[in-house]
Amino acid sequence: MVSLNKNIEKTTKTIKKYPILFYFAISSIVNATLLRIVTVRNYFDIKPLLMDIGIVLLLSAITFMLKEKNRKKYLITLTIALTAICIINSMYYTYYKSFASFSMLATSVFVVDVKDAVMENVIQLKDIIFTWQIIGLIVLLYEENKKKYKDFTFTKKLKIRKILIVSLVCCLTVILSSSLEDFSRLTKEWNKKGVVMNFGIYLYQANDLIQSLKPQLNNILGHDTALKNTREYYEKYGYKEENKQDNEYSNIFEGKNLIVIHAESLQTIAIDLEFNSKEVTPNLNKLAHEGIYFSNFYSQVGVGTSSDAEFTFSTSLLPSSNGTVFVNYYDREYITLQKLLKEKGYYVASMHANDGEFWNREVMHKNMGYDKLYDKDYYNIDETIGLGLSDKSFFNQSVNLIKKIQQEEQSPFYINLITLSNHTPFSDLDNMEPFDTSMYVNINNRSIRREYINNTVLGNYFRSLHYADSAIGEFIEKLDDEGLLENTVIVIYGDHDARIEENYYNIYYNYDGVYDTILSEGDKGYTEFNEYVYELDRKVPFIIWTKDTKFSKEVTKPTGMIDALPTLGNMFGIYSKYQLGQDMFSIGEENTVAFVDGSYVSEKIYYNSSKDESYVIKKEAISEEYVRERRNKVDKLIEVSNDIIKYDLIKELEED
Ligand code: GP9
Ligand code: MN
Repeated sequence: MVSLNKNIEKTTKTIKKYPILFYFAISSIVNATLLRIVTVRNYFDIKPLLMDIGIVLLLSAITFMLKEKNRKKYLITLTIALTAICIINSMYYTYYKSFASFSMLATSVFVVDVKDAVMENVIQLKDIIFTWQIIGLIVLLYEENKKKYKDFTFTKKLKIRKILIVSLVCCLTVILSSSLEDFSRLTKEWNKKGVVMNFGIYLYQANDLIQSLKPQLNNILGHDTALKNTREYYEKYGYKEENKQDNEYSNIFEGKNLIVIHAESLQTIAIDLEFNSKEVTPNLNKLAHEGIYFSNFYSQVGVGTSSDAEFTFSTSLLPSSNGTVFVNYYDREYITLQKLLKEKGYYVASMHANDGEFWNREVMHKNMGYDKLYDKDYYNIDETIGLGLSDKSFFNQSVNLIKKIQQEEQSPFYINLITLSNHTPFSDLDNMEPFDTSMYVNINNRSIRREYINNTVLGNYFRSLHYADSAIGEFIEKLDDEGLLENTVIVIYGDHDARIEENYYNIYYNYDGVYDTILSEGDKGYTEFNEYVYELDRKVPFIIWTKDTKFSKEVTKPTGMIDALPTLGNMFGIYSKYQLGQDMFSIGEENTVAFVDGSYVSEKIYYNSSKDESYVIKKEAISEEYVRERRNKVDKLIEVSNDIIKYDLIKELEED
């Protein structure tokens, strides 16, 4: 008891002696824990906490090595830097469900550009909470100024040794309890969530800094191995024309025009969905039922969202796991749908009524092989919704541009149209007709109206989608009026999910209108809803439609954006030697759709790579072998795709 009291006394004395140092250490650990709670919901894990403590103590020990006059400045700078790391990552996570990277500083510019989204969706109370660390520091400095805590002279050697030992013990405990896979994640940085969940935010960020600053020499060394591995991969698994087996869709569209609609934030969940007997997307439903509809199709985007969808659609490569291809790797060589159709004599253009600079499109579209990008400057901004020109006006004006192209070029054309109105946060609804997402229930023979999801983000999303759908409907009609549907194939894909938070979906699935309550697990009528149902719901539609042929075909196998080029290629009579996806009509055995973080979906499971956990879709037993086999395949695919992008390998492979 006496010794405990003595210890407490000693500690209190030390704290009083170095208040700013103690404050820095404790507040930084608290903030790092808070960050894990608000992002990856990692409440009780001891490993990342120990690593945070280890790193913060190491940084604290450095204070003792500095000259006396610099110690305070060092601790103030560090406190501000660590608070900033927490705030930035908390904001970044809301939008990208991943953590910020130094290599992506250029990409963050686009987060700032999507002003509405940032203001309404990204900066939240949870991000501001971290500033308590700075406020506390200011108070402490003020008190110190009033000469309450003057002593900033440390007894050097002894303190450093003690602190370093504790720091080392913490770090070693984490290191020794981590698997090889955990370390591989740390160096590869595909799965940023997994790294933070294992090693905490500070080690993640320090490691990220090192990875981003890796010397050029390392790049050169990495290049040779990457080239060798990629060459071997293509020899073994690559697309070979001589092995190609034709199917009923081969070459059916040869020479036809192609119009692709890149539909912003369109999710499959809306297809065939009705509220009070009114369809959310009547036009898309019609196109899906008449055409070929891939109803289990996933967008495989990384942090480059819209631009990643464009990239994967056009190249059949996965987006980069580090940075964004359009922004960071725009100068590499890629074989694209655009270039392949151009070789066949097509005129190839993209249309998007936003700034051409957004996502670096004006540069990257040229590199992808587009003859021209019709950006904002080619449109009369006569009606705006959300980020810019309304979809209805955009499509309306685009028909005139397409008509002009047809007359001037006298060749088949491939036009890519990127929509804008249905962009998060779905709050600029004035120019959109109302769409009622309420619910009517019968109680004692009286029909009672419940708000349900009406006026929530999800309700607004469906209203916004209803508008986007109506714009597409009008577009198809106008194309028809102008004779532009003759000999033309329409392809529509959702570029990525709408990034709507899970709790809204839970209301959507589990609202009980009679009792005006949300059902919980175990309640009668409860629909299973968890993070995996949410992940699976992020799927987007992929539709191929022509006016003259009614296919009325639905493909339910899991497929992804990486399969778009091989599938359309088979239909238009083209292919890329470097395509990593498959023709969706020739998938024999079951398919595995890879995501950039190493997660994947197959017919049977959704595999979460951060947690190394599988969610069984078909309720049947799954062997470890099944999971591992696919995980290795997915890892290899990600590695090859990343290496091609990073080291510009297509240029060299072409010389082989
Ligand atoms: C901007 C649009 C939106 O021009 O394509 O990009 P996103 O925020 O969806 O990546
Ligand atoms: Mn988008």
